[in-house]
Amino acid sequence: MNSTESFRKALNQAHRVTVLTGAGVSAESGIPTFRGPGGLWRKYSAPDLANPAAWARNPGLVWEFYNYRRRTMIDKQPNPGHKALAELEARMIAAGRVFTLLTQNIDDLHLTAGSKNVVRLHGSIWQVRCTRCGLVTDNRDIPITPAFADRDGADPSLDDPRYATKDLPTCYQSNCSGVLRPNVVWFTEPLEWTNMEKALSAIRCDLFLVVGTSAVVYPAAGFVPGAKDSGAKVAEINLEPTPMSDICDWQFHGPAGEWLPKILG
Ligand code: BJW
Ligand code: ZN
Repeated sequence: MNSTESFRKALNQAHRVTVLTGAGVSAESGIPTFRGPGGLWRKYSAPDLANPAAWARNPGLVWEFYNYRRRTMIDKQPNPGHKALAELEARMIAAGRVFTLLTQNIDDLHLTAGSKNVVRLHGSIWQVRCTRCGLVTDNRDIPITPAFADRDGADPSLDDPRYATKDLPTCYQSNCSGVLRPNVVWFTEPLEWTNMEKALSAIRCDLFLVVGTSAVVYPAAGFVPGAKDSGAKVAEINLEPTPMSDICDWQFHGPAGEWLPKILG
């Protein structure tokens, strides 16, 4: 039996299936991965700006970065990989089985594809959160604030601008003027506890599929050995090996948009 066949057999027998996705699953939709080529904005790499220290230094610069990424993501559509996962979930639910999709992605493309039981571990780029009262609101405005209207093509050699608080997006509650931030999880920040609880429950499954993640960012990366330790069979789809490859029962090397329809369909 080849590895695709043995994987499909395990999938058909599994009562609980959990999938962990990363930026690679959206790469074929045209969204650059976090650490791969195209992840650079002006002179900054994504990790330079996806952290609270960058926000404390210059919130306007961080917002410009997310404004740019929102502009690049707004017209992107789910690819055959997202769709295959949504179709698997629908089939499993109809058969009374349990399916959970843990995603590190902030692009919401799994939801657009029709996936239902999605845990957005690192939040959503399409939500904003008030830094004063905590109110979370859906928001697809581009630019996020009028002050950024002409800044997308800013010359990288220019000094970083400093925005006054009045130029940053502010809270929608009438009695609160707190600055809004992207509702995403930055380095050193804890994941939402309810999401951690759902994830820790979901890794107790029969089959755990890891797709398009470099598997270096915790706690998400730790879910892979966590699933294995709880007795799950583990499969990985990635263009290249990751630090988790050695503990996987199956490795499918290549694009997620090709492998997922092939092994799940
Ligand atoms: C394809 C493909 C195709 C390409 N098909 N594949 C334990 C040990 C060490 C450190 C820590 C630890 N616990 C916590 C930490 C600190 C830190 C961390 O993990 N650091 C590591 C980098 C070392 N973690 C945190 O800070 C977390 N908070 C936390 O734990 O709080 C408590 C605490 C703090 C400090 C110490 C201890 C405890 C929070 C993590 C939040 C991550 N946030 C980001 C930004 C979100 C917003 C934004 O996007 O701007 O989330 S970082 C970034 O990485 C983003 C991603 O979701 C995440 C994962 O990246 P992903 O998805 O794997 O993307 P890439 O680009 O890395 O990889 C793409 C992969 O796809 C590659 O493998 C390609 O080959 C592949 N691929 N095309 C298939 N077509
Ligand atoms: Zn507020």
